[in-house]
Amino acid sequence: MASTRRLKLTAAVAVAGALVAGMTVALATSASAGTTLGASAAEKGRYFGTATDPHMFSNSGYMTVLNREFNQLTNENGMKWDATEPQRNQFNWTRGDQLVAHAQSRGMLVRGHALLWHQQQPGWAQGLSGSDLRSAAINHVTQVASHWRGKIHSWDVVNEAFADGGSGGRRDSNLQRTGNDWIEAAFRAADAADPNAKLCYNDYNTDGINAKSTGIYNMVRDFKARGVPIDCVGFQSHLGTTIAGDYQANLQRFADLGVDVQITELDVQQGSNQANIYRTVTRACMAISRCTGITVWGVRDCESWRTGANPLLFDCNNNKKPAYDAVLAELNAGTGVPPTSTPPVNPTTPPGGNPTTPPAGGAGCTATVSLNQWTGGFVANVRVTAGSGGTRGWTVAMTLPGGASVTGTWSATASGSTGTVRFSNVSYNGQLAAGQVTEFGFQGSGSGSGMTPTCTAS
Ligand code: 9MR
Repeated sequence: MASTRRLKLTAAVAVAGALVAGMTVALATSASAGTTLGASAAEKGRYFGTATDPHMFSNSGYMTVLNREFNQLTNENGMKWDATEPQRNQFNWTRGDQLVAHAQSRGMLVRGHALLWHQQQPGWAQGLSGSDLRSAAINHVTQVASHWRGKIHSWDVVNEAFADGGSGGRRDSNLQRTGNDWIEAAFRAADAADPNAKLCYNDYNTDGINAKSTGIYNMVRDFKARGVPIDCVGFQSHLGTTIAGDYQANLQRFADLGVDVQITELDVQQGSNQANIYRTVTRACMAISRCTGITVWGVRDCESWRTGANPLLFDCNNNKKPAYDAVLAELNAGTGVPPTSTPPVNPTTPPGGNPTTPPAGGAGCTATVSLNQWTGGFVANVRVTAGSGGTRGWTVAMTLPGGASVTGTWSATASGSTGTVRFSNVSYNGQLAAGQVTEFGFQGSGSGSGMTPTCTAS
């Protein structure tokens, strides 16, 4: 589940970006300067997207900007519960299908937004409670995620379930009243329905280390420890005229839990600080290898949900604002995501075709490990770098401290769980070109301190 999902989609970002930018996957981390947001982000192995709605697709000025600048789309309203299931068990896919078709026709990724949320529920669901609501909600997750299976890069499985203010706890809602486990039940249902989508928790007022973001952090840590299939956390980032000084540190602490982080609904109040805040957000994402993309919540100020705030990157005449220039400069200055193995991304249409000649192999590999530890457990992320001959396959041996054991592995197969554990490539990340990097990870109980990885290539 999670392991398969992670690698496939890392590659999906690179290739969708490559299609948009008209370059090969191998260029995804090159240092040239892109001239559009999407192309520039793709050069760094990331996406840059926007919220939109198919009713805008007939507006040619708007679409010129959307198609030129972005390589990821989120349906601003058309994939929500009220839009997709207006009557119980009667589904309407029209707006979502239109958005997916447009994205696919241009090689753009799609973020799915949002499977469960206390707002924008259809009237029939608002009238339910208890086990009836729970089963309707899980059925909704299953049906919607199944309908777009294989077409969604990341799903906001649950949106805005935590309370504002200092409690750090859950928001009261009809969904919350079905039992505290409703969020994990939703993630498990989404995982079963679309095992290749990244599954995200998404929220606002989490743009710094505060009680709300810490409550979410604790939930994610608990999910990772118990194997609940969560892959990513979305930070909406609807921002005013200031930004928290620990914005990047907050993203980093989530990434250190072993989930991707994404900026999902970025917009910033117009004012003298607007470009600077956009710059800060972009720089923070580029500094974190697990920050896989940024989405702005609309293209032009006049379509923004924040009427009068003019919080976006384009004015109503399709002109770039100073904030646009700030974002593009940061994307071009930023750090690329380490290249990963390049499995066929879309199983039916691998760009450039499948490789037919495996690399020579035999010249070794190296591995490094980074740890995120807490009392009683840890997550280890391991980077494997192929030597000068490339690899056909690789194995990383690590000796765990006494009392420690491996409880879960992604993007590799583990033999054993205590003592010296050998992690071998899975089918899609064994072949690496010279110098190419891939990552795998595992979760353990006990302490992971002092582990030294030894890499052997075949
Ligand atoms: O931008 C969306 C707006 O058009 C809708 O009327 C509104 C309904 O609640 O939802 C807006 O998008 C929200 C998103 O789905 C979740 N995070 C907050 C966004 C702004 O309210």
